[in-house]
Amino acid sequence: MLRMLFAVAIAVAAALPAHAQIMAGDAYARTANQKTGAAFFQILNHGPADRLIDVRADVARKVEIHTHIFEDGIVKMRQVEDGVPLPAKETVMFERGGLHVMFMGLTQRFEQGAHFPLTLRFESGAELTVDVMIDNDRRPGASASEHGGHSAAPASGHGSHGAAPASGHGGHGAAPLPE
Ligand SMILES: [Cu+2]
Repeated sequence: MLRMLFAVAIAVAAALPAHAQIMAGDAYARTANQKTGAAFFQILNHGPADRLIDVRADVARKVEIHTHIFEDGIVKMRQVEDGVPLPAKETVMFERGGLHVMFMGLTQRFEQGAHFPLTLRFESGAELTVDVMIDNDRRPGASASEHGGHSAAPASGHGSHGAAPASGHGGHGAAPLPE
C-alpha cells in the first residue's frame, strides 16, 4: 500500500514541471476584417530558459508567430522563423505592434466574447493550451486585469459568458460559418 502511494507521488512530481513552469496570461484575439486575426498574451516563464517554437489553433488555415520590424522607414510584419526565446524567470509580451500569433484565412467568425484554444509548443517539449477570448474592441495596452493575470483569471469589465456584448452580435458558442 505504502509502495503504491510512493509511486503515485513520484508520478505526480514528474508530471508537474512541464505544466507549472510556463504560463500564459491575459490572452485575447481580435480581427478587423474577419479574414485575418491576431492573438496577444503574456508568457510567464517560471522555469529555465526555453523557446516558443510552434503555435496551433483551429480557427484559421494558417497560424504563425509574427513580429513587427522597422525597416526602410516603415513598420512591417514578419514571420518569426526560429521561435521566440523565453529567458528564465521572465515574462515575454505578445502585444500590439510587437510579437503576436497571426491567423490567416479565418475558418470561423471571430464573434465578440467567444473563446478558442490556442496551443503553444516549446523547445523543451512542453505544450500549453491557452484559452483565448475574442475581444475585437480591445484597445492597445488595455489590460483585462491588474496583474495581467494567469489564464484562469476572469477578465473584468467585459462581462462573462452569455452576456451579450454591446456590439449586438451577441452569441456565444460561435458556430463555424461555411465559407
Ligand atoms: Cu502578423
